[in-house]
Amino acid sequence: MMTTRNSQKKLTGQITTIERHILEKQSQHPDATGALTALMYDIALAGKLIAGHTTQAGLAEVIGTTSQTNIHGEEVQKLDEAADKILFRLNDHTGRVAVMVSEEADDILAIPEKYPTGKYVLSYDPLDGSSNIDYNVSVGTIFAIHQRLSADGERGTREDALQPGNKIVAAGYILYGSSTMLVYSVGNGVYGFTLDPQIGEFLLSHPDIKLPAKPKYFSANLGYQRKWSAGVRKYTDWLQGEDGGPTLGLRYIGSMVADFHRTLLSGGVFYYPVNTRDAKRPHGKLRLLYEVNPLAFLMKQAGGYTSNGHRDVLDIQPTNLHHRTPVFMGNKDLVLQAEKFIKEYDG
Ligand code: P6P
Repeated sequence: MMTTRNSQKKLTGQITTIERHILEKQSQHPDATGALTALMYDIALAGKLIAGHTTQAGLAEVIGTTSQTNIHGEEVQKLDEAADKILFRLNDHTGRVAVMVSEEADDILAIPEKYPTGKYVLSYDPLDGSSNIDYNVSVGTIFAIHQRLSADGERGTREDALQPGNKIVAAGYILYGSSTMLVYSVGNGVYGFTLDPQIGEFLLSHPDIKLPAKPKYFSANLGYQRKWSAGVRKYTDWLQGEDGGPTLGLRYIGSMVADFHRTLLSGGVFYYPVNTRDAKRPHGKLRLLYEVNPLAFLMKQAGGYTSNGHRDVLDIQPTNLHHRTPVFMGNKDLVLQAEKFIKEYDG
């Protein structure tokens, strides 16, 4: 039962939609043309559309839709393919994007010849962690936006896509969990919005997110611990109180957006190091362009730091669209400690 005071307190809180928030942020950039604002709107719309799919996913069996066609005779897409199509089709004709990169596509996604290109590069993982959908675990869309390097009006190039994270102009994620949240930054703070499904609006729920100074959890898949390097194993022991370490609790969901979101709000460190016995993935599992860099940009904006175990991931020059990297992200002192153990024990 909400008391009068609380309800009054709640009613006096500002109600800000993401559209209004983006416009207000744009007004702080006199040279802004509105293209980035419109691109952010499009991504928010994609989030609403994808959220509709993810909440119905579990019903696919219950309502008997076949795996091949739905009641309209349309092919029922796998969820991540559906999310991928939504993001591409919302942005391929707007004249705001020069080229796109998707986790679902081997090569760059060119803007169809019949449409104009724009000044931004959009890289995204349409539905990260989608294998968890079957277990009703939170999944997410991750995106990063760069400015193009190639000439305006031309088709976008692979060089446009292969830019380091320190050139990102905007990034964020949409978390499809117990509620749908969009968290983004355009370089002046991190802002979180929660989708009100009644009105279909993202409302500001987490103004100016900052990483808590006191870390709460460490987050890693300890099932692989025996396959980590000596330095990473020592680091993991330290996080649990060995050699004067902080004694943090362990939380691991196995969906990067969910693990990142909890780390951002609770403080701590998320890491996915190299599995030294996995010859197929000598540089780890997570991808730089559309998983690690967007989240590292947000982490930095929130006061944290992201390393590959040796240096700031945002300074890494990607060598290919699906460049993989080990990652340690969270409170800066915790991540620097990882670099220290790796340097001392792994050389
Ligand atoms: P593991 C999901 O498949 C994903 O790409 C990330 O979202 C997540 O952090 C990681 O893989 C989990 O990998 O090996 O722990 O299952």
